[in-house]
Amino acid sequence: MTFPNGFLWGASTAAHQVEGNNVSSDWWLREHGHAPSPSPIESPSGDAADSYHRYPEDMRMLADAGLTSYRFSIEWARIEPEKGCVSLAQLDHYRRMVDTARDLGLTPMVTLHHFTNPAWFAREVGWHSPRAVDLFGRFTETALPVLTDVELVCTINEPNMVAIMANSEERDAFLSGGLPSGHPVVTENLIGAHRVSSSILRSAGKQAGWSVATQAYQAEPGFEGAAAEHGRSREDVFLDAAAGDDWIGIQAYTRTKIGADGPVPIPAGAERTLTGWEYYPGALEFGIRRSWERNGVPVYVTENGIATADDARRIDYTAGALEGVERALADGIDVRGYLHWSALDNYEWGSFRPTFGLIGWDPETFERSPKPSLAWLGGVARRNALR
Ligand code: IFM
Repeated sequence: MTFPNGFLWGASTAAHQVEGNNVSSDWWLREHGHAPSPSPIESPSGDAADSYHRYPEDMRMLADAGLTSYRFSIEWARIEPEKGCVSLAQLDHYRRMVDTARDLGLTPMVTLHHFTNPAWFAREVGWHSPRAVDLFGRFTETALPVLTDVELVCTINEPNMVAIMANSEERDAFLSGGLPSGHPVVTENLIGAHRVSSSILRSAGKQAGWSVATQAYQAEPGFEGAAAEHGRSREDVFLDAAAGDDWIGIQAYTRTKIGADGPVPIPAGAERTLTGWEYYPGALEFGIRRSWERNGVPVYVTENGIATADDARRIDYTAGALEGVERALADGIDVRGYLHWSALDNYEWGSFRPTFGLIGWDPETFERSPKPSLAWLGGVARRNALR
């Protein structure tokens, strides 16, 4: 089958994971021991992939391969490094990124918040405070000059993971493998911030949505109720909050089976990726269907991929995931694009070891090396068909 006309084919990144030297963010502080971290930090982000300076080359590689879209985030901590102090030069920087994408024929999808906060925000406010809602609204207004002629704006990336990470009472559960539930107050504030931000964006003529990390919570026979309960605060509340949005971003990597004691350990013989997750391309179809059933909102796949050193396996995984997208489309689900995670190998929140990229780079020279998977996905994009 061919994908619908105008289907977007792209790749995604997040500022902190590729830019380097995001020194005014809470994550930078955490990496350097100035703030508590929910999990051990193996290495700091440092220069990351230096995409702050090399973004034209990165985008050109995507466009030359045949992709038609690039999703990237703008960094609140650079734009507003101290409360109320807005950097016009940083706004200009991100504006140039949008222009570069457009000049290369890539439809930009811009994320306003991808995990990192300005250090002042984390210190003085944080997502536990209802003041976060207005401050995020104000940041959305500040960012509008970057977004002229950007249609697709993602307010908050994986708000469910933000709420989960905030649930420090259950931090031990997180460290031992299971994801804690979403913190209820943080969840409420994130939903509030998304609503305020979306309404500002819509008034400015944008299509607003947010992207949710789906975990394919699958019930072992007889544990359907437990699986539904498990998914509620970790996923469903965020999918439900998207009802009425212009679109939703679905992000999927693996699955979690739920049995008598909650998450079931991955079986000993199952293939695992470099993040330790089960290799499970079916996660994407599962996430798309779950979202569609709950909110009926058009879907963009805003992240999907695999941490592996074996690029052939990346192609297998992605082909498997796209077969699921084909089935979803055949059933009438309105899927409008597939943006792979990630354009580049990047900083995986504490370590550079899990390599998700279509493009690798030399840690000393930053020289880029496109992987065969980039040409492969570009071929899919040019055909607008998997095969
Ligand atoms: O790298 C992350 C990204 O920042 C958010 N979604 C999941 C990716 C892989 O863990």
